[in-house]
Amino acid sequence: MRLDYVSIFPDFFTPLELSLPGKAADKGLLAFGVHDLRQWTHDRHRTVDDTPYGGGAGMVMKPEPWGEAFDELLTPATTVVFTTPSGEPFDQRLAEELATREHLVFACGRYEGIDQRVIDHARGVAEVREVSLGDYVLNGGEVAALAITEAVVRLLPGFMGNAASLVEESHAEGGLLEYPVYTKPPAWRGHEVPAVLRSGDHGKVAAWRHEQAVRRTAERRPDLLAPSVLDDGTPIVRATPGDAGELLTLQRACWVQEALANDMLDIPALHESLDDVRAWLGEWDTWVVRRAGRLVGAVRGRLEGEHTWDIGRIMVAPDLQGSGLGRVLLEHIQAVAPAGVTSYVLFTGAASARNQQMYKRAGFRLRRDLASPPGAVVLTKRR
Ligand code: 6GU
Repeated sequence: MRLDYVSIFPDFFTPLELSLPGKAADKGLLAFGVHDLRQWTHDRHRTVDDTPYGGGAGMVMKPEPWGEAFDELLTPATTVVFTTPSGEPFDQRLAEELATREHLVFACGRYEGIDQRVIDHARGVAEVREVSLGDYVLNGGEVAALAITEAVVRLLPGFMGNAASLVEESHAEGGLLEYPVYTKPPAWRGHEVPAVLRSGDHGKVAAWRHEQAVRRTAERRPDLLAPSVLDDGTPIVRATPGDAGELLTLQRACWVQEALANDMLDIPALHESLDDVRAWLGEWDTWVVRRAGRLVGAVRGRLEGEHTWDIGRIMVAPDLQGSGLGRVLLEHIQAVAPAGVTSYVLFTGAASARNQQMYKRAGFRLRRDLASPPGAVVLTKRR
């Protein structure tokens, strides 16, 4: 990858040589160039700005120096990143996208912005992204360009030693913030490491970490837990304890059908009490869909060991069966499985033909080689 920076403050970019990008350059993984925009001016004062047409406060960066800079630096293989508070928000997904590019040119604006024609012109020559770090204003785009660089460069193959540490981080997968981490000593200044982390029980550790990640995300970044939505905009939301009664009703309705289809009454979901439902709501990541206030669909998932996401209790109100709601719930519960999950598992009635058909269409395979309760079959899918 090649990185070029165009700025009126090229000194901002000296940290590139000290830090991680500098090491990557030493390894030959990337090359960078820093350019003073004023080298493309021709007047005695090396002017890069002028007053805005239409009036108003501040100065606007004039187009001519940028035009000459782009003539020299841009090719059809270039992605130009304009750093601006009015750009698209920068996030891990965009970092991953930019990490696939061959050549990035960071165009760092100052003052009130760059003449719009510079951006329009660049779009005719190369790919253009206008990118913002967040909802606040920096004096210029230089610090933003450095932050974007660090997020992108560490994704380049061969850059970080440990590929697994990349996958498990905040924002990398699962859409949850990172769980809290601890190292030795076990007690420090009166603060103890949570006992579960020292229990040696990998399943319990994984479940605890997932719960902590969900709790943190709910507190600090509820927007990340923003519900998925159905085609018509109906949200899929986390179940709350107050949903237990309706869940019990819906569950009974659905599992009576299952009992009839499988000619079998001995199915746990058919016999649970309200307290049973309340209890499992505390243990499973459960999601529900409401239509006009009525609870019409639900699904739950939880970790089994470290790498398997156990999916169950997919229920759709009888009058909405066949509408595609079950398929959407199944997709949703896979999408919210934590990072580290490598396979999904679910059970259904051996004679529940419609369920099995839906699961197979979603990529699940019948596993006659695995144990299942009497009258049921087990299906799995690799993530
Ligand atoms: Cl990319 N540039 C500037 N100037 N201010 C910002 C920003 C970028 N992102 C947030 N604020």
